[in-house]
Amino acid sequence: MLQRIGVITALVLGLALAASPGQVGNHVLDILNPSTSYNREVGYLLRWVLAFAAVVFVVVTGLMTYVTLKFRRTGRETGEPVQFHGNDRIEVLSIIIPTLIVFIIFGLTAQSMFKLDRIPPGAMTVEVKGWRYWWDYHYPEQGIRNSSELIVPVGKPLVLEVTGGDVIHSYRITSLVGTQDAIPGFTTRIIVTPEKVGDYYGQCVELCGASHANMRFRVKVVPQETFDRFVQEAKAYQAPPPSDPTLAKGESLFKANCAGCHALKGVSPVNPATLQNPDLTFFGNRTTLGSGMWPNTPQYLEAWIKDAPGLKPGIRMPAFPQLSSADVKAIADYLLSHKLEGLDFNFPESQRY
Ligand code: HEC
Ligand SMILES: [Cu+2]
Repeated sequence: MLQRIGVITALVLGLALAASPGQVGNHVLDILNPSTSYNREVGYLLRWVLAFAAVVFVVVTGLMTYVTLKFRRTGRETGEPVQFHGNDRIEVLSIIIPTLIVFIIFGLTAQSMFKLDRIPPGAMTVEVKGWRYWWDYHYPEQGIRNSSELIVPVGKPLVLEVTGGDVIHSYRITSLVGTQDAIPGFTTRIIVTPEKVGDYYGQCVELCGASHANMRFRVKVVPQETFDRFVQEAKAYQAPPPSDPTLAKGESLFKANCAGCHALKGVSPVNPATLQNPDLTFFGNRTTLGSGMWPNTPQYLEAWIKDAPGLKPGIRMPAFPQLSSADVKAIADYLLSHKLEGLDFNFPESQRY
């Protein structure tokens, strides 16, 4: 009997441990198969906690089962069994053992926290700002800005300085690193070194309003050469003059309807107003639209320009019912024509984490 219970317990625990990793779209989220030392450390702590939990579970349910079986009613009792009160040895042990377990877990956690809080030499800083319902990135050392998609080099230690622009958000990239709150007027820090090139799925994890669930993002971890090229081209970028009549129409419509909110280098400046909305300077390089919600294709982009709040409730961007389909198409073509040459941030499915 006891053996059978042991086998069942082991099976249940085994299943829990082997539970398949989460999946969003075609991104596989799996912290037990880590791609950074940060997640390796968290996975190591998780295993310790699970191991202690397993021991406690087996001992407690084992003893309960034993007592239930051993002292069950047999029908052969002749009166009350012998009564006794207290057992000093069991009581002392049942205080000392859990306290020891808590201290061991505390020690391991503190050790990991000190280890993860150290900034490795040569780290690069990126300022991350959460807004309803998208993320903005400023690279102070490189002097560039990009919105919705964070582009970083592989193998380089990063310090992400996370803050909030309006309300409290929380920045989480499951397969890369844990979570940090994005609090207005306050900076939290994420220190991480991405080790694997790929496209990482991120999500705001602090309820922040109607489109909280739609507040996603991507982190593109690219080879160092690609990153250097990205920085060089992004710094030098100036919107070229429109090369055909559709793009010229797109530009004048953009200036009339969108430039008050969106910066686009060479057309619409970065200022306190445009800093509160996504930068669209090289929007043609974006792989997603609406902060990680949809693929950035002409079809989705036109639907977005026509009725963004219909697609993503609660955003500050208005719908533009007054624009004709031709106008909308001209603006979409215009935005997609702004691109850094020779850079493609799309990754195959096998590299989406
Ligand atoms: C009142 C300010 C405002 C105006 C005007 C505005 N937008 Fe926006 N736009 C926003 C905000 C805020 C977002 C972020 C929405 C989100 O994803 O939560 C946004 C997002 C976008 C995005 C997606 C960016 C990304 O990184 O995914 C595009 C593209 C865009 N706007 C294009 C336009 C165009 C084209 C116009 C003019 C026809 C326009 N916007 C007018 C505020 C504005
Ligand atoms: Cu949020």
